[in-house]
Amino acid sequence: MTNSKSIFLNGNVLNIIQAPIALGQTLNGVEQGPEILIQNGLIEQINDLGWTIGKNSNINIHDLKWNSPKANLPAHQHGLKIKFPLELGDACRELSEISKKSNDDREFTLTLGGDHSVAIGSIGGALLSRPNLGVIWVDAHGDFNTPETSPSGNIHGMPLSFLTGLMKHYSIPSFDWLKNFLTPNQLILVGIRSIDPEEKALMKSWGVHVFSMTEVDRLGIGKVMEQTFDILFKSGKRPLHISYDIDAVDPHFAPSTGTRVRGGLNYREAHFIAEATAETGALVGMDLVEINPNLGYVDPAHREEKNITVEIGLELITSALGKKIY
Ligand SMILES: [Mn+2]
Repeated sequence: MTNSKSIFLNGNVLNIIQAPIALGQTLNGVEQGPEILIQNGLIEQINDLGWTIGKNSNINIHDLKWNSPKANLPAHQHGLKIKFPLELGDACRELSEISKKSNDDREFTLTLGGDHSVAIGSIGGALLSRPNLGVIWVDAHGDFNTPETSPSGNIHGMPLSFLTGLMKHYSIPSFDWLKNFLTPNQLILVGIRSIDPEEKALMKSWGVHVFSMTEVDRLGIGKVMEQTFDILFKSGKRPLHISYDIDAVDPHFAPSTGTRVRGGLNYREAHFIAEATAETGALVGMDLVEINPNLGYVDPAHREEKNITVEIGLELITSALGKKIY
């Protein structure tokens, strides 16, 4: 039995937060992520690794409909290009309270998306408990957009602007529960290959560390992760959270997701990121987001597309929780 109990946890208790939230983007199906991971054996696999499930929470999304009459009101009043800030602010606040409690209790926090907007809640809540949290953001995209730089207004392309405080000056009241923000020495992006032009300028001016696919090619994933931990642990070990967007993985290996970009992490690179992070003994939380079982080929002969995406999602979680080849 393998177990990578973190030095920042009190025991082997792991809390699951199911966050079937899809309003951060526009494609139906991503809300099925938590359910499909659990149906395919997530809890049994977590137990097999020596973890005990504590709370298994579900974020109430009954009011989170695309056609909600409440949608966008404050944003439109300010003329901002951002979709569903009220609904997502409320859902992420609820999520953040559960995440904060789990971190206060020094238990592992596993958040299942849903789209990547859920990380505002999971990490925003973790930061309330652990202000020095280090975050490894694994993604095809920069996720640093603001209402000014975003081509779409979809919040799933903006979570890092919320978490770094760049969104503060827009004064969106539904997100006023965010109190602690990431600084450039607390955040590493890995696997990036698609950044909007103005978003790129914003990322450079903020000073985020980015290991794009070019660095993965040049250095190899081993060196990328070594440098990641050198930066994050420069002043000593700190608790880590990994926010894993399944679209970081090449579409060949994880096709069922909403914003596919070719040239991504291969199967072993994707796993190595999770394994190496587990090996630090500092990991306290993880998000696994953007699995959309409705996407991929609809031809019944290609039904395995959905299956392989769910399978790699499960494998990335268990790798992060200490599963090793040898
Ligand atoms: Mn993302």
